[in-house]
Amino acid sequence: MSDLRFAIFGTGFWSRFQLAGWRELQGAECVALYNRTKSKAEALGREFGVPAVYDDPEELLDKERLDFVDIITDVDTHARFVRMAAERDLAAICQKPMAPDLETALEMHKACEEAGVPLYIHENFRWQTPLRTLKQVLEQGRIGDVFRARLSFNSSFPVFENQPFLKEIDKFMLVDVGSHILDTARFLFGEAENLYCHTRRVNPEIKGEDVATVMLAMRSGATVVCEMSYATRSEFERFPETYALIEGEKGSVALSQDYWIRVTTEEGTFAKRYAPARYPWADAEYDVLHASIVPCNANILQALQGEGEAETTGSDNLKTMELVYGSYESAASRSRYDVLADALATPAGR
Ligand code: 89V
Repeated sequence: MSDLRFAIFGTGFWSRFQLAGWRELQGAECVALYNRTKSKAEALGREFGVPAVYDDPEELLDKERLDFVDIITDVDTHARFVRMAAERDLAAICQKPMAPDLETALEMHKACEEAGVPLYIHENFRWQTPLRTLKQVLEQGRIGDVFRARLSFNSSFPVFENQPFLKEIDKFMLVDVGSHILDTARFLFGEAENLYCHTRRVNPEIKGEDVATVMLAMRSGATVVCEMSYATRSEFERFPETYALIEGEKGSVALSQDYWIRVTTEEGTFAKRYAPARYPWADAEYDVLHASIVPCNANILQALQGEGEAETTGSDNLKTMELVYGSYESAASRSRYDVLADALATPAGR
């Protein structure tokens, strides 16, 4: 099979890592770049040897022969570019967060369904080595049925230095980090029935919330608390690691600093470190995040090559988006949000 040809839309902070992540895989070639400010696309094109560079997305789509587009632009432009791809029968991969609200996410999904093209979301947290290991521990039944879990992503990391636009968005923590952590909750524990959420802004220099706590009642009967913050200075903070404590009827499993997983049952505690792969192109400060780009892309690429379905489809991500925006509703109304999830999914699973 010849390589699938794709274009990247958006050449900001994340695109170089996404592009380097693609280079780790066989079977896909980036042939063109689009960016509103052409000089940025030219710089990335020079560095990665991608000669075709555009500041007009329609012109790129007119001139290039493509199999899919990889959209790495601001969330507000996702729908426009996904629609553009769908109109030309092209599959689209879109960075998380899928959309700035649930209605837009549904529209994006519908546009791709109607055009008969696949939509994938680059949701990479669930591809982190330690989080995949937690899933295996749960599937092996080592701790029995889960009754409670806590997922924590708390630090004082200056995330705004590399991504200054995050300061300006009205909805910050739940959209930017919640889309990852709530997706991880779904990945590990299945779908939620309802949720309660509290949010708070601690940093006076940003517009949105920088602290969010979501309590999910899962269909399985488990209670899952998701804690997220960029306002937490603590002895154990190690951005960008996610910590977990999962309690089951036969024991518990904890994921703590430096990727250590400890499984405790009546036989004792078994501890092992599950560090992510290290890539020379990854930014050391973002390590586990950048490493997870590779398996996430690999899973989507397999689907694009016709070998099975990807995990992070548009229709799957609608359920994560519902948890994100349902959390805002809960926080604003100070009441429970009942999850609809099933009504959003389509049988095709796209
Ligand atoms: O991976 C991301 O989505 C980033 C971060 C978690 C660093 O906020 O925006």
